[in-house]
Amino acid sequence: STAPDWWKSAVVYQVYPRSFQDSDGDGIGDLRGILQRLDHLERLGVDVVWLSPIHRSPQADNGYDISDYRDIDPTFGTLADFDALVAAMHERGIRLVMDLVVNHTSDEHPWFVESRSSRENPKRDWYWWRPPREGAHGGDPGAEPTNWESFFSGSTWEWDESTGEYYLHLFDVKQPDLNWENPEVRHAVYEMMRWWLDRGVDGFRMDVINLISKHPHLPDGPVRAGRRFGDGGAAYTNGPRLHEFMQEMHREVFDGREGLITVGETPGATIEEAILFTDPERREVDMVFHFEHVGLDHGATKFHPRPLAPGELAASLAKWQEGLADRGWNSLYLENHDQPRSVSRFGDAEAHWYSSATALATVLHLQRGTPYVYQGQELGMTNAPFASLDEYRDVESLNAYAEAVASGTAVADALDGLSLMSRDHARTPVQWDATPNAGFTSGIPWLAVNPNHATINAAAQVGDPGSVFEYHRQLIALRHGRPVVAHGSFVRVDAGHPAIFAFERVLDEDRLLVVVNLSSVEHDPVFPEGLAYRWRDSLPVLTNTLPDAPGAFDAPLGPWEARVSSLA
Ligand code: ISL
Repeated sequence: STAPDWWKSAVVYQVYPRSFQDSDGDGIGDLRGILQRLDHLERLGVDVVWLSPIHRSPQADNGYDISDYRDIDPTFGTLADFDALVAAMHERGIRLVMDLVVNHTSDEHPWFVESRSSRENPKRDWYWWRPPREGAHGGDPGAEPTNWESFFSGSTWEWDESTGEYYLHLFDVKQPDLNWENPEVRHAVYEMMRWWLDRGVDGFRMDVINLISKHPHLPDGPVRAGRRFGDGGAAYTNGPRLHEFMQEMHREVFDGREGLITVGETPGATIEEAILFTDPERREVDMVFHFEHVGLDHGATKFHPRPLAPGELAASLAKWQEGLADRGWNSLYLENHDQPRSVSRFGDAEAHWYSSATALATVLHLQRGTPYVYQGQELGMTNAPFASLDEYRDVESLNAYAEAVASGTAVADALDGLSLMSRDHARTPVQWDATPNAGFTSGIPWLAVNPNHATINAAAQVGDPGSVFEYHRQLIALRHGRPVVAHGSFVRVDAGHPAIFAFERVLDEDRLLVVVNLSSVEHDPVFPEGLAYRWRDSLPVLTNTLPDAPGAFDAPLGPWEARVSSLA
């Protein structure tokens, strides 16, 4: 479709190239591997593929630390491989979205190499350099310019002995933050973006884009009891010039180009912020990823999660549906490369694996917004059963573990945190088949394959009508075939119990009723009078009740049962 808002009826599939498909036996996925698996994506029916970063990178954060924005990392292939992949995808009608990581670069990027070379270097001001705190000695604990804690533990400041200043890194020490106050930085980024668009890419997913504008005074943040560092979030999240920068980017990069899709990653964004980003009249981005629902289970830290109460997830999702009903547009996601697997986190992977994976899929695909399926989610992949530290690879996990243990947490408790929340759960190789390395590689996978690939894998699911894959495929086809899914309004319906997420999608005369039991307990929905009557007579569109167990339409909902019907 060429309508300007074509992405409203599109489904995006996220590929994490490192873990998708290896073609050369080095144990790491690559571009030629993706090329080999396009049949899978076409069969699923997705419209867009978003690739996590494939640019040249030292891989300190698996590519979110870029040292050359205009080249492909040799681990993943070459620019020629990239061009071949874009062409092959376009031939199949699939668009390609690149990751845009411009809050920071790698410390090995030539811009930073120059910037750190001397205080007088013309690129000094391309990053955030600051002297030690007044009266303190650079490098001493507490001498950092602010008290901020890095997303990956420790201070956000690294002391540079040779030039006698600190540089800012909100993430890893190898990810120095670019200074967006400097117009040269911004224009270098815009030029790079135009270069990719000219090469044929169809849009960008913008990494932590709401962190690019910092309060220039860099104020300290509040410190929670017993913690060494403070939370600097207020100083760098949704900062004072953020929307000015986004509108400038739109003018400089997107104006006059058609058929693109842009999505900002915005941790900490509120509904009000999301509207500022996505109201089409403001000309910023098409949609953003907010984090409310993936933060619900965080406790004192993300590694101290708590179980959700029945209805909590649905309440959060519904709030965003209503919040962006009139202006703006939602991205819909339950998984990505930073989050645990949704069937393990929000579902019941032990007792109700199929039902909970498909119930969650129903909720994902049938809300108003653009759904994002993360690789393996369409197969119901689960968290990894890692039991020891040496099985993990992610810098966030390793740092969080080291810090927890250093501050007195028992080893077993620190490991428990990782076993629930590590980003590595999303990063185990895609389970293509039941062979020893799941069809991912002929070598040694960089992160262990989940042993449950013996039963959970694409070869077993594609073409099997009772599979998680085929269920996702049906949901995607429904969005494509029935305008109410993309364009209808969202109306929450009270079903009498918080564990049941029920909503109507309405477009002109077409009404879909979606009723999903998000719990492992049977529930009998109790609808308002008029609706109860119509529900009994509604026409089934889709259910995740296994084919050999059809129930009467108004029977109680089994654990994780989903019923989608037409209210004629
Ligand atoms: O997963 C997180 C740590 O708990 C998030 O805070 C995550 O770091 C945040 O969502 C930003 O993520 C993005 O930028 C990071 C990168 O590590 C993530 O993979 C990326 O999605 C830095 O580039």
